[in-house]
Amino acid sequence: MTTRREVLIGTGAGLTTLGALSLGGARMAAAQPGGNGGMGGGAGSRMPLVDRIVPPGEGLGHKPLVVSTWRHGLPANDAAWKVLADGGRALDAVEAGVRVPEADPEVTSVGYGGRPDREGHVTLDACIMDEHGQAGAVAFLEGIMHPISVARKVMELTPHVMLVGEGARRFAVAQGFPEQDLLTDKARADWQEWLKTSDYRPWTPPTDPKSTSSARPRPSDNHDTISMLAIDGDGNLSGACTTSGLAYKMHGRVGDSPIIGAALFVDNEVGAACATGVGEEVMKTLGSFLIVELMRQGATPQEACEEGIARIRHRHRDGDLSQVQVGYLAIDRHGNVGAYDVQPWFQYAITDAEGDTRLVDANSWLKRK
Ligand code: SD4
Repeated sequence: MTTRREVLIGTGAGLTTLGALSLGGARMAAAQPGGNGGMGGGAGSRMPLVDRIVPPGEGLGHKPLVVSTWRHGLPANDAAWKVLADGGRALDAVEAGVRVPEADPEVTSVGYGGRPDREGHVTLDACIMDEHGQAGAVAFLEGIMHPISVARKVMELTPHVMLVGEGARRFAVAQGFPEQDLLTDKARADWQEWLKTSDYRPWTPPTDPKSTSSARPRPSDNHDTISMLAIDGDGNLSGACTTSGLAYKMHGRVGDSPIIGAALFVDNEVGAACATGVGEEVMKTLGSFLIVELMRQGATPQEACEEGIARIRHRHRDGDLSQVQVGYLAIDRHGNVGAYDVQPWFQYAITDAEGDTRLVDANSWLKRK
């Protein structure tokens, strides 16, 4: 049987091109003289990728699936799964799922209880995308516990994709979202402690690197976005991403999390990808869009995630990656999953077709010492 990968790649020449692609932009350019290489077909013939798209839903096993980033994905997946198990839509599932950490004051990187910026403001970024390629986002939103639901309203009720700051807040209030102070006493105390040194580090390694997978603490206290991807019983895909962003960021800073194509991209005909980590790295390589496009061209979710990380490494010329924390998570439309990180601490939660939820250690470029 001819696989989709073979159909997409077509010839040995095409496979060579995929190999070149996986080694980054420079090799890709070399493999595409005149900038017209494309995938497959050899020199000079560009594959019309869009013509090869499989119609939505065709050939799917219709098995629901939820994946999400980090340990706080476990209860989030459970909430999402309830929607899917009732025959619900993936969009409703991802919204319900990520609302769990948004409301949890113990999760210090998402929603209520999230760490503030360096001026003491909790500013939230979120985006959501459905099976039709519709998208909504909010950025730099203050005082609203559930930015993901505001993002969905932006998608469904406005002619826009993104609202930011005061405009986003006013829109949320007009839609009936309650306003509240999201800075908890604990987050305020931690911020005041941080102010004593004002030492800004986008990422800090785990406090106890030797602890075991099941017992170890969260990998980082200053960020851990939740990004979630789901397939519902109709074979449709959706995704959501929500965060309070990097702890002690500059006031006004917005990361990748509300940027469609950076922290999240969903293409119902191909798959979906999402990100967690230092947003500046993800934005400069438009990671989630890249990963979905690589899957369109025949890469597996795992290969595509590894290429997404390779692009980031390439930007750093594989130099000092100690402050570079980015993890990608991807699914294809058949429910295959991939994940990869620069650092060795990334975990994701998966709920499979049987409804079993577990935490998985992702592979990484750097290894644990
Ligand atoms: C940001 N990407 O604001 C977010 C933070 C994050 O895991 O994902 N942390 O850059």
